[in-house]
Amino acid sequence: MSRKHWQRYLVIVGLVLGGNWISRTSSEIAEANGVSGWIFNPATSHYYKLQPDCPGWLSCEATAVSEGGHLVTINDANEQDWLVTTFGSTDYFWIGYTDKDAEGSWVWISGEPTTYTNWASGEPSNSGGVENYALMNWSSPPGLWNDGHEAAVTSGGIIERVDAPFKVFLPLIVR
Ligand SMILES: [Ca+2]
Ligand SMILES: [Ca+2]
Repeated sequence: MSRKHWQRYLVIVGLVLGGNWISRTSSEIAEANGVSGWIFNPATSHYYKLQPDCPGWLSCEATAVSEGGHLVTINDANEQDWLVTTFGSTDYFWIGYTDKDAEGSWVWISGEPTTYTNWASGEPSNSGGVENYALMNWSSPPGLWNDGHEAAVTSGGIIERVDAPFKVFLPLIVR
């Protein structure tokens, strides 16, 4: 093949590979990159993952940071509904809302401003003066929040990442 033919060949291969890459879902790409468990939410363009078996909110958040994110920040009702649809409405899950640093001043651990809350009736109650960490799915309708103590029994925490949990390699453009 001449140089020109090779160039055409490489362009076609690049287009085929690139098209194949783009057509795959983000979850599939994550699986292919060995970082399974992440689920892409098209509405926020963020990635979410359930971290099971964390003994308390602080350890769950530490794990979230080691995974490149934080416990989830719920910015609006749409994101709340998506979490319920994706992770279920029956188990308690830690979310990234806390007033551990100043009683009654609830903040997202990600640093994002509060734009939405979804407390169950009578919550946050700060029962016993020790409830500084929010969990979801406390009561119906699904998703409602309760403040629990640090080691409250949950089914884990939901981690949110702003950027992809894998590197994206763009296909080579051959000139
Ligand atoms: Ca969010
Ligand atoms: Ca409470």
